[in-house]
Amino acid sequence: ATLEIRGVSLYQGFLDRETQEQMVEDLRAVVAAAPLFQPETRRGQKMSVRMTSAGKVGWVSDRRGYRYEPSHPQGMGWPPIPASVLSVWNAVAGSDRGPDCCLVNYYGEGARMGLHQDRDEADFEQPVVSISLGDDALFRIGNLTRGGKTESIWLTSGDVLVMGGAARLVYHGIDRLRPGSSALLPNGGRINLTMRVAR
Ligand code: MD3
Ligand code: FE
Repeated sequence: ATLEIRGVSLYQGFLDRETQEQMVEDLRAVVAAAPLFQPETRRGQKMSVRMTSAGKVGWVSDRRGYRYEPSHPQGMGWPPIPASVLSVWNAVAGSDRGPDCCLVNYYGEGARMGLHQDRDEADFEQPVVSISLGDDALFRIGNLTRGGKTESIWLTSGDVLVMGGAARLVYHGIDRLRPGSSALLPNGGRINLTMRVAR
């Protein structure tokens, strides 16, 4: 890793431009098969991030709560995780399992993600691997419980994060984007991919 921040390993510039372009092309097919949707929270608030998934299961949120589901809210199955994305897991996860979910988050201008923990997965011994594509994003990392001091770092296109061990359950979120900072996505914005072992 180029940097460790509160137990999270950051690999800056892990993906070269050509690999990022291949991934964006592969993600076009994912989004064509399973369209981006704007999840609602249990409280009925729309999230500002649009999402879809690839893999055996996908992450969904609605008035019933958060969970992994074998099909998209519109009824179709989730497409397979692209090989370009899986190869990143194989390079950095250090797991004997493969991911069964790749959550695709799309941030348009103004989108953000509040501080939260990822704890809808069955086995917290399995890491989460994240890939950033497109505009820079200000990532914030906190503690194992709400509150306390936080640290922030800008993520840029091609960066990879690995959350394992004690860092697996830390609070984290995205405060804001730097619009126009990357030319990777023709319509701007940011894509974050997170591979997980959900079940
Ligand atoms: C630290 N996504 O999808 S990725 C998420 O950029 C999520 O879209 C953010 O948080 C994004 O749940 C941040 C980095 C990340 C992902 C999962 C983590 C950091 C994490 C799980 C545990 C600790
Ligand atoms: Fe998260």
